[in-house]
Amino acid sequence: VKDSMRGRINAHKGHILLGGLREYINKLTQAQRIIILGCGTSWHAGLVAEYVFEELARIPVEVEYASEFRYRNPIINEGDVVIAISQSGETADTLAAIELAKSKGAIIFGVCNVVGSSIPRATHAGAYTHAGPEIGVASTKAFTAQVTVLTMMAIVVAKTKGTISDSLYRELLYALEAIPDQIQKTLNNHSQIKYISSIFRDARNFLYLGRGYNFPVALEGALKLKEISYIHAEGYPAAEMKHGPIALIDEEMPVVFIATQDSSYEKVVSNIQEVRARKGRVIAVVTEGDKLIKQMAEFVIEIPATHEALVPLLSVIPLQLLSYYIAVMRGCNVDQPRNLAKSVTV
Ligand code: F1P
Repeated sequence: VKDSMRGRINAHKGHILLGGLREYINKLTQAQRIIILGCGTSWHAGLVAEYVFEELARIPVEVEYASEFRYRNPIINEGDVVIAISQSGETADTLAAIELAKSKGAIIFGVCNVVGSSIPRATHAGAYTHAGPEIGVASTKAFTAQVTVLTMMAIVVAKTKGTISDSLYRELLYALEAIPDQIQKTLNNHSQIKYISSIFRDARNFLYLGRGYNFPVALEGALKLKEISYIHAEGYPAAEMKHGPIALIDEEMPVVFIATQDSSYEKVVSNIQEVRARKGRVIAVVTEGDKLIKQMAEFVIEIPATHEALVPLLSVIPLQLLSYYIAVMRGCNVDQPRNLAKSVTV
């Protein structure tokens, strides 16, 4: 995250500089609709971006799996802009989706990690994430770097469009600059997360629930657990629980809530009560100092407070660590999970 922001953001001077967008930034600012494409973790980063772009820049956003988009006959209108997200820059589904969107006249932005890879070469403009090499197959720091860059893009567009005030703009910049230290603080909490992992290492299923900005984080937490520990996990918007997944809850079911103090807090608290009433085992990621959820959940993991739009950058960290420790304790190879490729090029 620090490397994604390096040289690009200066809260004191009120700057965000994303050089790779310069030529096409007007297209993004004037977009009637943004279509975001990606696969796996990159798709989850796109979902976070949907919330951020819509909230701050007031542009309608659709997020699609590139692997599905490429086989449809999607409607692209003048004024639509596509953002393609990929860590490797080589994912075949994402590349094919880009080519399809281009053939229909769309302007394409890329958000990729590997400099000079195929996707940045196929797009009109873009911003690299500069997360450094992802050693493991499963994306972790690539996710936070993608969300950082997409958030910076949304803030630039919102500022240019005037959909955020100068004071909110400044507040977001300062909050972004504080994120790397806050991530470090969250990582320092690893021994507590390791302990929680030891309790749940033999679970057969996990449920991850979150609302708003934390809904995509729930999906990403579940995906990380599946990818590296081979435990079945599902992520859901917490509000969807009553429409189905609640049937799964019993005393065997660990339920991870991402329950930070934001606009959905009270609703999430009542979802936690519903799970407790059915004897589900609650692990909650909460904002530092939270007292209410501490009394309700079996385990709480605290993360520092930040602006609501930036919470995913912090709330995903304990979930990545939880997957990591559970996988290690189960003897799984976290860097090279079975059946997964770093770049899915077919
Ligand atoms: C997409 C992706 C990753 C996942 C795994 C398989 O890759 O689904 O999110 O962790 O590596 O590929 P990319 O397009 O972001 O490189």
